[in-house]
Amino acid sequence: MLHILHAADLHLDAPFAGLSADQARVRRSEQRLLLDGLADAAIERGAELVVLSGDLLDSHQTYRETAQALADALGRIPAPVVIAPGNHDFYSPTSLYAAPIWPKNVLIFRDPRPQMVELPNVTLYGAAFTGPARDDSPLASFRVQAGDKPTVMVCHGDVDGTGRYGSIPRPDIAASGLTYLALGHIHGCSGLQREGDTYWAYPGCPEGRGFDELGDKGALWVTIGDDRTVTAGFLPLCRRRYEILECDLTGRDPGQAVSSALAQGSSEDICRLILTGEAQALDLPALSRAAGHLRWALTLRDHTRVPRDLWSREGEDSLTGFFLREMRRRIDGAGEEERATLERAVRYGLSALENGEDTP
Ligand SMILES: [Mn+2]
Repeated sequence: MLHILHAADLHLDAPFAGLSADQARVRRSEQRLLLDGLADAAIERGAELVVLSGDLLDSHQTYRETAQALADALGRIPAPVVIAPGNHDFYSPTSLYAAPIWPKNVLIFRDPRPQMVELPNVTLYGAAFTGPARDDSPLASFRVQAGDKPTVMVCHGDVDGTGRYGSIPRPDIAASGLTYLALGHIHGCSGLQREGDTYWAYPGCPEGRGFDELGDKGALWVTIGDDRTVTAGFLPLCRRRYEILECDLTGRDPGQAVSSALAQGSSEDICRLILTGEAQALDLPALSRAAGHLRWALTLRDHTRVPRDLWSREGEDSLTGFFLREMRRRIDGAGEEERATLERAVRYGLSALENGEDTP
C-alpha cells in the first residue's frame, strides 16, 4: 500500500476579484494558512509521498515570503514532496523554484520531458512547464520502464485540451503504462478517472478564488494497493467556500427572507445571494447591512420583478398611466439585463408618483 497526498493549483498570491482590497489581502494571507493545513494533513495521515501538480504560485510576481512559506510548510512533511511546475509557475533559472529556499525533501522537476526518480516504494516521473505555454503533450510517446514498483507521474496538463496548456489526448494516458497520473490545471476536482490500466485525477484548487469556483475545495488522498488498484478520497482543505444562493421574495418580507435564506451554511463563507420573484423597490445596502454578519462576504443581486398589481393603473388617463404604458412598451422590447433595470425604474417611478405627485 502506498499513500499519496495529491494537490495542485494553489495559485498563491492570486488577486481575488470581487472582494474589497482589504478582504483580498485577508484572503491572500489565508492562502498561506492553507499551506499549514496541507502539511498537517500529510503529517497526520502519514502520507508517504506528496505530489503537487503545478500552478502552486499564481505568477512570477509571487512574493518571495509566500514561496518561503510554501517551502517551510513542505519542509515539515517527513516524506518526499515533488513539484511539477505549471503554466502559471513555470520553471526557469530565474523562477522562485530555482531560488535556494527549498528543503531537502522537496524535489522540483525542471525539464519538459518526463524525468524518472526512483524512491524506495515507487518509481516517480515528472515533467515541468518551462514557459507559460506548451504545445506538446507532456506524455507524448511516453512509456514507463519495466519494473516491480507502482509508477506515478506528476505533471500539469489539459486532458482532452485543444489549447496551449499541454493538451493530453486520452490515448497517451492509456499507452503510458503508469499506475497513477497526478494532474493539475483543471480547477474542479475530477474524481478518480481511468484510461486503459492507468488511473488519473485532478484534485482541483484547494481554495476557491471566485464565484466560478464554488463549494468544497481540497486535495486528493490517493491509495495504491499492492495489486495496483487505485482509490482516491476527497480531502477538504479550504478556509472559505464560495456559494451562489437564490431567494424568492414573492409575498415575503425581504429582510426575513434574506436571513432565512442565509440561515443554512457557514458565516465563514463568501456568498452571492440572487433575489428573485416579485418585490417592491429594495434597499439593497440596508438589506446587506442587516444580513452582513451571516457571511464573511455577502453580495446581493436584485433580479426581482415588479409585483403585478403595480401595473393595475396602466389604463388610467394620468401621468401614472402614461408612465406605466411607456415603461411596458420599453420592457417588452428589452433584453433580460435591461429588463431588470427597467423594472427597477418602474418601482422607483411609481413610488415617486404615488407620493402625492400624481393624484388621479
Ligand atoms: Mn494551469
